[in-house]
Amino acid sequence: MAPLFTVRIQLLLLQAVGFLIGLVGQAVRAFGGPRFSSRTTRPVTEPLLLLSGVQLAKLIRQRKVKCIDVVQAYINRIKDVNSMINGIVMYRFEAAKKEAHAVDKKLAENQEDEATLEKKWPFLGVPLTVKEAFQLKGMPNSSGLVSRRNAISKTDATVVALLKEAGAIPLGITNCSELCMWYESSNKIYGRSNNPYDLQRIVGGSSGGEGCTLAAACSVIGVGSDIGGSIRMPAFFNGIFGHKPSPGVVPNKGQFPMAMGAQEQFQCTGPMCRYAEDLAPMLRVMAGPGIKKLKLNDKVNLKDLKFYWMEHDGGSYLMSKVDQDLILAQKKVVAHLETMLGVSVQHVKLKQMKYSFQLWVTMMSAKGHDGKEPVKFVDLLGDHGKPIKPLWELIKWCLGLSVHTIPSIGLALLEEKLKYNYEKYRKFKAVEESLHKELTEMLGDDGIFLYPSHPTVAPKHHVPLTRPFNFAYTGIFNALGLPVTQCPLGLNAKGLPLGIQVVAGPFNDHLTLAVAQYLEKSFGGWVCPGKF
Ligand SMILES: *[C@@H]1O[C@H](CO)[C@@H](O)[C@H](O)[C@H]1NC(C)=O
Ligand SMILES: CC(=O)N[C@H]1CO[C@H](CO)[C@@H](O)[C@@H]1O
Repeated sequence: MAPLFTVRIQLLLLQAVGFLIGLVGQAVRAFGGPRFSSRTTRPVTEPLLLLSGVQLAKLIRQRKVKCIDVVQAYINRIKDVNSMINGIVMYRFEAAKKEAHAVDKKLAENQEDEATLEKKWPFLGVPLTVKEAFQLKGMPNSSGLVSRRNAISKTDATVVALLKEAGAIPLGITNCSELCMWYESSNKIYGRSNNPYDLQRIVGGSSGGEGCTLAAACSVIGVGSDIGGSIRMPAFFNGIFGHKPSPGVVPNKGQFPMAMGAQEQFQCTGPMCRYAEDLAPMLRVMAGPGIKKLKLNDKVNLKDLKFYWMEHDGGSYLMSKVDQDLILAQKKVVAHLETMLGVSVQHVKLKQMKYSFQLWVTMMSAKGHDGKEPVKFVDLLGDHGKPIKPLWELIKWCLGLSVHTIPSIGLALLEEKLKYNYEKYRKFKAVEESLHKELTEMLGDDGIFLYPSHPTVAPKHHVPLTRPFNFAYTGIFNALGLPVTQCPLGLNAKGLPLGIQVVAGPFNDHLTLAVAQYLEKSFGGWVCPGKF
């Protein structure tokens, strides 16, 4: 147990260091940083902004609404509030308007019936935003790495190309954390994104710009990616829907950084949106041929499903306690399912969940089936030229001279220590296998597991440094390879989004998506910020 013990001490030390840096960050925020005259973004007044992607596409197809009016409404909204949230970091308004006019022209000339149009272009004319880490022609995909800021994509990532083919119109690209490895979206190219429900709070990461952009009604559908919660955490903190699909369904091609080694199985590209009814159609488009692995055409009868719930991970020393607000919200869901659907929701205690963080790290540092090692983080930061020297970067950072963010430097410093090398930590591989077996047997092809999306609601900026391991609430399901939909559950007394993870067995994404629609109907789904 000796090595494990030292790792434990090191992890606690890391938390202590993070705590100090977090305190300094708080102090800096108290005296400096941007100030806004309001706490939240302004509420939406334009009704076109309050329709789902699916509804917008329908109205456009029926020629009841002009595509240019929809795109213009979104551009106006972005111009109105994006400076507060800094969600979209590069616009393509002129190109988008041209594409919108082209859609209107096409529809004026096209005589095909509605059903044919829907089949050909399910998202015809629908505004879209894309996480910066993905290639979108004419835009950078630097992942916030300063050395890559000027490289412009000449092609589209596969999912972006598929959504464009389906008729969607990209408005711009959205912020993320440096190299997509942290749950506060901030970097040295684009600065920091702010939560529309409270601008002093985080948007989550790494698809955080996407989360706050959708929540602030600056976009209606978006593309994110998730290797440890990067879709679900921002969806949770910003009160929207985010789906991490079963692994190997949606192509990851065309994003930076690309996962290597075993990480390839954990990186999942997926849809983020404000309205649950957009999830399945987006997934159909984004998956391409991979959709055959899922059963999205199966009719789901919620009454026939088996439901399970667990209110926290069982007490890991690394993670925060789950907020009472979140436990209460989960209990309301349980009670609602029991009374309205007449199902019984079984409380479970999966003992090994408390090793979530250790399992995630073990799995992330494993070799791939092809024997390839994951790329080292110091190499990624050094952009494959020279690996960065983490200690030197830390000194530079203290002097305000580093081009990297403090979470990246911290991760680089700890990389070797955290590497739960396979031999030494075989134990965790066994734990993972046993937990995987327990959960997949429990869920089968008709089970749903309800689990917190995160231990706390959106914290203030910098606070994640003091709680670096909380992401394991989402990361565990990457390690286990299960599909998960994060569903919003209204706001707490401070006006901050609540939510829950809805998990199913492998390739049963259709179940979590059906539950997401049900929860939206029952609990109201997305709530417009600024109304509170
Ligand atoms: C954009 O992503 C592609 C595909 O992963 C990658 O080859 C390229 O280097 C990335 N561009 C930049 C500027 O990072
Ligand atoms: C707040 C902030 O730093 N915003 C920046 C986002 O990125 C754009 C494009 O690089 C900059 O112009 C903004 O200043």
